[in-house]
Amino acid sequence: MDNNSDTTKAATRPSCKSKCESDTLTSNINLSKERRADATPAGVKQKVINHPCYSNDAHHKYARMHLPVAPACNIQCNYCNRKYDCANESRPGVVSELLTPKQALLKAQAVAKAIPQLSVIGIAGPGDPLANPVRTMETLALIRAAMPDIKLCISTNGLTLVDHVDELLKLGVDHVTVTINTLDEVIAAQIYKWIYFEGRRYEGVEAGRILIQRQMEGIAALAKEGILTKVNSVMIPGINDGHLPELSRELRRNKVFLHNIMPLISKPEHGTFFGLVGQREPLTTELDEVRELAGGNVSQMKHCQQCRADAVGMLEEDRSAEFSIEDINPEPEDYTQTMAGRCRFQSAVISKGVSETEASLVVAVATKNSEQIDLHFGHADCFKLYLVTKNQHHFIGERRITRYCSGDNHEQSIETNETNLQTTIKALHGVDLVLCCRIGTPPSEALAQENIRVVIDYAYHAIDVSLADIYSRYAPLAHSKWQARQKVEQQKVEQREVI
Ligand code: CLF
Ligand code: SF4
Repeated sequence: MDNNSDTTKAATRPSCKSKCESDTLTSNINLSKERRADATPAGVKQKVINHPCYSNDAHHKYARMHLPVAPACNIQCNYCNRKYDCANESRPGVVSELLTPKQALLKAQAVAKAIPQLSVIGIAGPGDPLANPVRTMETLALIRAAMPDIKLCISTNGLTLVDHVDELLKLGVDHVTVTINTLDEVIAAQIYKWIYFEGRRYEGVEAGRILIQRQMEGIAALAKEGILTKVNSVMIPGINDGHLPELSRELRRNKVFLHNIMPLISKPEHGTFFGLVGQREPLTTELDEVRELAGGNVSQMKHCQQCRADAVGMLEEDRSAEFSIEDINPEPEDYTQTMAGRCRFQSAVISKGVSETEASLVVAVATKNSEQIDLHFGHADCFKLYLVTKNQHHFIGERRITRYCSGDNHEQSIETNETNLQTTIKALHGVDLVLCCRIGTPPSEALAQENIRVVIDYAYHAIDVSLADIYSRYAPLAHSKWQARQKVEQQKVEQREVI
């Protein structure tokens, strides 16, 4: 009996919070709010800066990948033939190779290794991701745990979105696209043949009413949580074209970040209802005109490629054929090396090559509001990464983790603490300095073992000001790291020459 109770005591230990109890600032942190996605202007800018769909500039520099894990759909759009991919984001008539969540992770890691520009992984079909919640959430969770530097994105028709917002937030999904073609149930009845909701099939105006209501509840919930929302609308001449500017006004009221008005594709050979009844596609001039009118309300995306549910690469290219699942090594590789290599590549892109020719530091910042160094190491579930050189600094990306310290008054097991710490240290691979408000002894020692320095001197200071100052203090470290990297590169060249 005694032994048992000793074991119970030994298996738990105070959370990081109680070890840091001398720091009164800790108690002011509202952890439930902290978990919300950052919606400050700096936070929003950082969310779009390397997302090829959300930023016109980013699509020349960064790549996306779709994981086709979601076969089923819960509605029937008249521009979709269910033999093919979801036409809400894909061109109709395209068939993608369906993957299991585990296959999806293997493929994602192979693509991340081969395409250093990869910044975002999305689920966009072949059906609706949220009509397949188990497969979709399992895939997102696997990617989130194994690939901390990747942004997660989904595209949905919105019917069950509101039921999944909490889970998406927990998984760190920062970007959600909802296809909303109309807010008018009579128009909706001409676009959707049926919906399947809570065990019943609905048609006509009733189906439209339920779908629109659920879509609007979904985007309101996303806005509340600070998840960046893009709305796709398929422009269907004579049906919803005149209504789209009014829709965009409503989207603005609901804090939608971007509106992507896509032209209907209705080739008879695709076998869609609209294709078979001869519904015409919009002319380019008509599309431009509607985008112009809608653009007064919400920024318009004009570079969409209506890509496949298994699209891979830069938006203008599709390299999906290079990554068939049969050709992918079934043994998972060491992702930390892939991540560090991608970090260097993306640093070079963002600094226009300066990081390749000068000494630099990769700095991970524990921040809640993206403007100040305002988190304890153990309370961060995301570190923002910056490249710092002698004269400049740039935001280069993020590393998402499960926070080391639970931050509440519940005891957390030693195993959970240590697992979280190990995965955090692994996620910070390639980082030179960590800036945070405070840190306990175990994580500090674990970081030191990985040759990562921790700096708490800038606690609660502005990130920009701190980064402008820090290079002069750590220039010798930057030089020694740079020389070490040069040496490794030189050795690689020599090895290649020998071969
Ligand atoms: Fe994919 Fe969509 Fe995310 Fe982009 S695509 S889920 S937001 S990562 Fe982009 Fe492709 Fe257009 Fe989509 S170009 S179809 S808008
Ligand atoms: Fe097709 Fe997508 Fe519409 Fe479902 S939501 S019917 S998969 S276009």
